Amino acid sequence: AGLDAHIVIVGCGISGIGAALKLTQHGFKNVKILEASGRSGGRIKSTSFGNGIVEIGANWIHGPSKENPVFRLACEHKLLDDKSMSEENQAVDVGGHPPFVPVFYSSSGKRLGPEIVEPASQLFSSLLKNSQEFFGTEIEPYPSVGEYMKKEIMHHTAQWKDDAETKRLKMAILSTMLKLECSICGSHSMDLVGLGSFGSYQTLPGIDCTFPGGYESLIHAMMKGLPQGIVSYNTPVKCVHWNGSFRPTQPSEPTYPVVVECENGEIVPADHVIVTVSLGYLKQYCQTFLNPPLPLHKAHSIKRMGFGTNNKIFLEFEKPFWDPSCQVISLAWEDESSLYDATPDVKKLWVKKLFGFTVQHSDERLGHVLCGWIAGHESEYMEELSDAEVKESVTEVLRRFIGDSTITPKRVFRSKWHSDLYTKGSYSYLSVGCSISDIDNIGQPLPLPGSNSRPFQVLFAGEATHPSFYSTTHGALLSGWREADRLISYSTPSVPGTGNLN
Ligand code: 6YU
Repeated sequence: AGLDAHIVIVGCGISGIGAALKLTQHGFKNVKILEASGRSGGRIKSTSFGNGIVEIGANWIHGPSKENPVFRLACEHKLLDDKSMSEENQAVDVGGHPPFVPVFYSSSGKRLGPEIVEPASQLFSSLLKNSQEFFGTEIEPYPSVGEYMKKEIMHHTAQWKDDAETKRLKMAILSTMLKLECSICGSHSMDLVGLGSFGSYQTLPGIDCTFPGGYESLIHAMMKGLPQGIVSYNTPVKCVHWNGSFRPTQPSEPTYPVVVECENGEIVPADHVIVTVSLGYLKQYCQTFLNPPLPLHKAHSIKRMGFGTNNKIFLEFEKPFWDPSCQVISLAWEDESSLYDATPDVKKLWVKKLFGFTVQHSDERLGHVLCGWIAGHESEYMEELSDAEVKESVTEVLRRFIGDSTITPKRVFRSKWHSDLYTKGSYSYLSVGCSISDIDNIGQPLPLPGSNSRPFQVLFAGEATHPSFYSTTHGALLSGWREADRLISYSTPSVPGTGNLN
């Protein structure tokens, strides 16, 4: 079919948009995106709050330097400030963690000094670094990052000569750091994150930066490059019938290898379909989203791979109660004398999973806004509560930890990624028992060349299909480009230099 091939992309997140841009720029004439929701961007979603913009989904460009395609695009479209684009900013390697210095408060309303915070955070950072070094060694002393970290922490802290009170506070800080790590990985507990594959996630140099006009400004800029009318919004896809499994009702109708059936009854025939729906969505509809169903090796990998929830709770204040230099307010629960990152009773204790707040805005123009971070089942439970209940619980925590009973947010707003019908969580991680072969399996097209059927009828992109940048926007974008390149090399084999499938 060459450049006349009919290509349907399911999902208009950054991976779907990236694939569509590459294909249309290459000359493909019949590219269509079917998007379930009423907007483009998927997990890149910005909104107004206070007097400024906040990110409901992706927050930072992780590793903003030349190798990062999201950074390159953001620079091309002039969406970043000068500091983020500076050579100095690009040269610093922070190893995947924004270099924030947290201000720790304890549950009895005390601000903890560096003599308590620093030894705990240094121990945590060095153990976390060690836990990434098992990747590729074929050695895995414990199945999960959580078990390894907890055992090592217990071993090291046993040698500390602190009094009981200091030790308790340090342990509380270490528990908070485990909860922060749950937010970073998008996992309920670090006990679910596989140790042997932890180091497969790669970081790029550059101090993580944000988009002054919102992450969505990138989506708007990218969408301008697509032909008008290419996206059908509010068009959820119900089933992708492949391998000629869908028969036309009239013998005169042409047959296509793939037919996309939408929830609204619309039928869209195609030569190739690129599926970019989240791993959370694929997990839920694994049995019905494809007909014939997914081959078992793929279905098993989808099931094995981790996909959890990380949510944000935004709070707007009349005046800041934090210092102007403060970037993060962290919470240490003093009763957590033993390490834990998952609460024993989600309903009663959900708020204890909140590791702290990043300062989102703190100026007269944009307002005074904090962003609380909460992962896991506690975060999923939080989605079910009313705004008033969330506001009350979080206000109570802040009053208690800061030791100021007058703290009252003007407004509260939270993300609800787990109940989002077309996402079902936040992002993927490699869980216990998983390896990067599972990512390869999920990303493999159907059928592969060599089988009797026409190859590459259904292709898979999206953040969960990138072997080293899963869970990020740049991983998602690269995966969309990868699948577009696959079709470009297949459909127009004479065009040189387009066969990069990595
Ligand atoms: C990043 C960051 N970030 C915070 C939070 C979230 C995410 N990410 P999409 O889902 O976008 O698109 C699919 C579309 O398909 C969508 O529009 C659907 O509506 C549609 N769809 C679904 N079903 C359909 C159907 N049936 N029919 C039709 N359409 C359908 N990434 O780079 N920086 O700061 C964060 C963060 C709260 C929720 C993030 C971040 C993740 C990205 O947002 C995400 O990967 C991409 O946007 C996904 O794009 P896509 O196109 O694949 O899917 C060591 C170690 C561990 C590794 N982890 C390291 C941590 C790094 C990640 N950290 C993230 C943290 C934050 C704060």
